[in-house]
Amino acid sequence: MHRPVVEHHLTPDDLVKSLRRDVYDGLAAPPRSLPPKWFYDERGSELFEEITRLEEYYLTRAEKAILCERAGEVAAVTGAETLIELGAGSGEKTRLLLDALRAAGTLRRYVPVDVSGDFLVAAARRIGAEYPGLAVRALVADFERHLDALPGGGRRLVAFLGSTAGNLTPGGRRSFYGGLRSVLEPGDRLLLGFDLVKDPERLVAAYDDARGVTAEFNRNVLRVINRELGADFVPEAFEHVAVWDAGAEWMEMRLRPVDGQRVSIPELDLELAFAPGEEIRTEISAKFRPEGVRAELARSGFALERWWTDPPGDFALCVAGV
Ligand code: AVJ
Repeated sequence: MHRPVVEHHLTPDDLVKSLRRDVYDGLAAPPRSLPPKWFYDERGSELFEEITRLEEYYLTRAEKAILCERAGEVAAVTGAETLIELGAGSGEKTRLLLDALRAAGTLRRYVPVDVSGDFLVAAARRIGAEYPGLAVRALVADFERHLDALPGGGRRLVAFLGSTAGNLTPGGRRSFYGGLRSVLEPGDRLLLGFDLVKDPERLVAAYDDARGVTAEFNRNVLRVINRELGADFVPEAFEHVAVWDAGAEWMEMRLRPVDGQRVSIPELDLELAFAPGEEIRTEISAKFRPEGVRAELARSGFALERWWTDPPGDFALCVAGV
């Protein structure tokens, strides 16, 4: 049995503390908002997996198709010894990358990074068992806070897939890329996935699917707050809203109380009164253009080296160097 090394930078207690802070800052006064990272408890992660299989949600399939075709080129361009994966996913994309790096003969170490410890350790174990000789070091950490904890040495490839960068505001991306730049060295590379600007109708459908899986995913954040902070949200009393913001070029998910709602959050000493229709913003999911990506990366000291899209041009995968 290959035991992954697990390094903890976040205890369950740290997580509840930062949830409390985020909920207080986001809900105490309007305009109300919650950061999307709190969707992903066990049920939320399952719902997200279900989203990735929906007809309307093309993102995951498109990215996988590009990776299938280009993994060999990624390995050749990067010559990576260490694959660091920020926000470790369900593993199919990971395997495509690991297989390509192993075939190229450079692979030595895999470092998955995620805030969800249980999920991460289970995934790291499976990978360790499937790739004998691969050193696996899992980091329970928040990629917005603990970039200094990334292990150094060897040529590193940092993968940030799934268009997760789209959940950050432009300012958030700037500090995230800046933070990465300050811990990476010449020869290290980024592998990034970006959902691209397209027909708003398709975007809205992708975030408001016919079966209502995304709506359940969205409401799940209220269940997390009920469980962790003793709140009494009635999730069914909130409607799922998905809108395209044409100016900012991002999708927004919101929760809209159908009638007026009173909610108490005892752990925060908060009593909230929602007017009918007073929405909580729960996620932004920015859509990108090649010029914009290039400019944002350049400002943080990264040079775009490869840019690939799927045949319809829905999604892009790119390699950037220091
Ligand atoms: C995992 C952040 C890429 O923004 O598309 C899916 C999450 N939200 N459906 C995205 C999500 C609604 C997803 N990311």
